[in-house]
Amino acid sequence: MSRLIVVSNRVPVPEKGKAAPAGGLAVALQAALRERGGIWMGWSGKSSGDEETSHLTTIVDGKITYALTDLTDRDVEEYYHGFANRVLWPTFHYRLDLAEYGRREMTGYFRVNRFFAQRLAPMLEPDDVIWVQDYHLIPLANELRLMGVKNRIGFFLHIPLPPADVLLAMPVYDKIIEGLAQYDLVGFQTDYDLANFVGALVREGFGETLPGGYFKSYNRIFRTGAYPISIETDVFAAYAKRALNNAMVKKAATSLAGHELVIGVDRLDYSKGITQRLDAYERFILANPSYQGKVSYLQITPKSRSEVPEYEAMQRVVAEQAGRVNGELGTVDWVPIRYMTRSVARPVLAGLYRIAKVGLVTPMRDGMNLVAKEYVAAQNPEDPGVLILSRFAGAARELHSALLVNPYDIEGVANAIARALSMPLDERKERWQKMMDHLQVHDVTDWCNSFMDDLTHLPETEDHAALAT
Ligand code: GDG
Repeated sequence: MSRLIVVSNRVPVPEKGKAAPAGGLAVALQAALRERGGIWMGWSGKSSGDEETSHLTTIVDGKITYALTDLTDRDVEEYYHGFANRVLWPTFHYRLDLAEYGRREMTGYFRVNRFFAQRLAPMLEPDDVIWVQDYHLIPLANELRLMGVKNRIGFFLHIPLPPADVLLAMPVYDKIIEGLAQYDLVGFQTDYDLANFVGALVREGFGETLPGGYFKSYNRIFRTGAYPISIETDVFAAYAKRALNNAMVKKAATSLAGHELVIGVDRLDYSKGITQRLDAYERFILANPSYQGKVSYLQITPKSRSEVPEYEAMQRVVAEQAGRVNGELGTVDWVPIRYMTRSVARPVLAGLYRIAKVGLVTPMRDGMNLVAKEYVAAQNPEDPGVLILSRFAGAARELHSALLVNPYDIEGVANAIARALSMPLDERKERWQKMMDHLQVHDVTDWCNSFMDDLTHLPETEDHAALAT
């Protein structure tokens, strides 16, 4: 079996002596790497100052070698904070108003991708299969191809791909599309993202569609597909069941003193719709005074990208908003919103999901949203809670039995909270069972295997040529 080479911006190097289990994506990719043997390469998260480093730190763990490189301060600023997080992230989340395009950042992005390719190429063997993750590294295959690398290379986009009119507003959209065309397999989260990609490609004359999800573009044939990412469903369900004995979860349950719990868990990011959700919760309380003093909303929002000023500002906005609602609606013995910016351990999170009657997952736009899937997996089958899910999360393409909402419609979300809290047990069970059945089949191992099967079983390049005729 050929080796697997995974490349991603950050690498989840297992930390010895640390009990905290890694997220599902890391677990699934590590399992695939262990089976085949291979390398996981990416940025160490550290800066090498002004000097570019030629040094790769390698950590060997059984059949997996983790290979990490530092980046210069300028690289971090231009590639990571700049183009990846100030152009690609907002644009791909349909937020052209937030995209700050600059030539310096764009150049830095392509330069760092070349740098990654230069570090990776010498480690490659001819039949290695390479799997590149996410928007930070779109041009990586192109750089490798320019160095003569002929290996099979797959790419998976974890975030949405917007429609042509949004994508094309990004000045270097053609380079991004050309970059994607250098892969052998390009995977998206949903059929909608795939359709957007096809639309942009065909409408702008970048290529033509061939049968079976294939494309001809930039003199290459490549394949595309939708591969909805998922979680370790059974493992997560087991955590949640066990977590009821966890001291922190017990404390949380006791502190509710009979109140119903509504939970929201998101990295602090404008795409997650946190402020709109707080508005909806406030609207729900005002419209349903009988719930005053009877319900608590716990929002867990670990800080992310806090070096970026916009994210720091967002932190203030959310904290102020939660404070204002608590000030205006709270009473001496009731706090309507509990707001945490500290991260909680994964098993505790699973327990908190389980004791929550409602999971509120209302991003304005999200590639998938794993919190929605985790909330479902964590429920007690005898008394499951209700998932309220934004129709603009990729997960809504699978979790049809959630209460689907439009996060821009504050009243609609407020009404959904009221409906969820009063939903009869039979309906809750029926909705939950359908979602859980789906997640038990379509877990993260299934996601990883589907992509790897397609990537490794693509026809050889000569057959590609036959397809093109
Ligand atoms: C990107 C795409 C796509 C959150 N707080 C805590 C904590 N979390 C964990 C959750 C969940 C993960 O973080 C967040 O995953 P999401 O999928 O919701 O969102 P992104 O980080 O934006 O991820 C997204 C994903 O990639 C995978 O393809 O679904 O659409 O944007 O697992 O549980 N975990 C712990 N403590 C916390 O306080 N332990």
